[in-house]
Amino acid sequence: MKPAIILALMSTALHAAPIDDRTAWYREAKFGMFIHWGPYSLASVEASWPIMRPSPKDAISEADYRALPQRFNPEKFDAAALVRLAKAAGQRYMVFTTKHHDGFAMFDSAYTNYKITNTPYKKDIVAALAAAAKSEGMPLGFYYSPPDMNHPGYRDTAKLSADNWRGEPARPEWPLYLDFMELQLTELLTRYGDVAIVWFDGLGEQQKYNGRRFHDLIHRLQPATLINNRIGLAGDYDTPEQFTPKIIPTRTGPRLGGTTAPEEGPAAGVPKAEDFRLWETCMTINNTWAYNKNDLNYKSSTQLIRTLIDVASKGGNFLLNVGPTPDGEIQPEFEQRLLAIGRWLKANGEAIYGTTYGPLQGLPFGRTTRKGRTVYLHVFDWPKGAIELDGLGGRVASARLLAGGKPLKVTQKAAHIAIDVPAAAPDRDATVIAIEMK
Ligand code: FHN
Repeated sequence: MKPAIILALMSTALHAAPIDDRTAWYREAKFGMFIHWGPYSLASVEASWPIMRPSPKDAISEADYRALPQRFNPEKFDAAALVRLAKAAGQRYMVFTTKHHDGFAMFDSAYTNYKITNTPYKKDIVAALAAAAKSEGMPLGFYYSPPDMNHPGYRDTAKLSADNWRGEPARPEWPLYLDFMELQLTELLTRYGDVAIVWFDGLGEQQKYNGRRFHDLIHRLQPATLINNRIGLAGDYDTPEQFTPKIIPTRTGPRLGGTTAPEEGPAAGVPKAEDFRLWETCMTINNTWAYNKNDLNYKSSTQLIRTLIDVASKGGNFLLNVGPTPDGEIQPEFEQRLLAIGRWLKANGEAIYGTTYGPLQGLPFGRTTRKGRTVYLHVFDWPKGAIELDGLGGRVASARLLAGGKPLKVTQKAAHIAIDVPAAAPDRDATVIAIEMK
């Protein structure tokens, strides 16, 4: 192995803190807010894709899309209010689109003119959000897109993005684009305080970005920063998108990084802790990452609460997205759902935060999560009569309704337990029973 490579590996080893230290806060936080925002919100179209893959659904010409920043002026944006909304929702970290595939910088980058400070708004939105997050003690991560439709080193910008949106790494200009990425990532990791996560979104053929170069850069600048798995390297965690894996992800199982759900066999068992692979699923509340006044396909708050539980029951984090309006506000349909999730978490957060996957998988009526010797049973479909469980493994010491603490009678015969419960479900979204194991 050439010395340079050895040094590179050593530099990573020297710079990155041990993974368990770095991921401790993240494994505790469990629930985060994703934010997709840019001038595209003016047009109620998806971020970037209308110029990459034009479609009747998001009909806008590339010229009109690229002219949107000229009238982007979100005067009602209140970074502190957005952080407070995330906290009220029970979200314990945030990930913000500093640059999506279109290449527009929502921060005052010295290396592009296609940026927020060249709009009527003029102010650095990343700076405002970083300051608000810091003052509220909210870990803030930066989504950063390696694909960049605006940069002539990424693609021949004399053509339309639809012609070469995957990038042109064979062109002699390509190394200039990677240098540009290094410069922008350095800005993001040296100007805005602690960066909890760099959330790359490399799309296909990610090897072309030389991910190791950017992992090393990030760990030299901020050793504690987590990196996801979307720049061609495994990083700290997997990123299934818009779905929850059927089985608990493991280090040796299929890598998850996008909307493609792996071919999975029957629900596998519960992996050993050392085999578990950290993961996070990101989802929209309707069907669009960006603000879209025409997308009325909102998931209900019950669906979102149960998704959070389902994700946590398999050991995952849930990154739930909002797309702020052109004025910088969060639409009421999103705010209502976020606050409903927050109310449920206020009563039941102990069964989510800091938990790992539960010992019982594949229950037809609910899910389990675990923290130490406590198993949390999240009941979706309330039974007539007692709740019956098999295979919990071990002796039950006691059980109680988590919200309110009402003790419940438990009968155990070998591996079978029956829990006497009230006739009606105390919480229609999900009722949590805390089962203390001996
Ligand atoms: O193309 C992007 C998409 O716009 C959005 O940012 C999602 C969020 O993870 N990532 C890509 C699609 O996988």
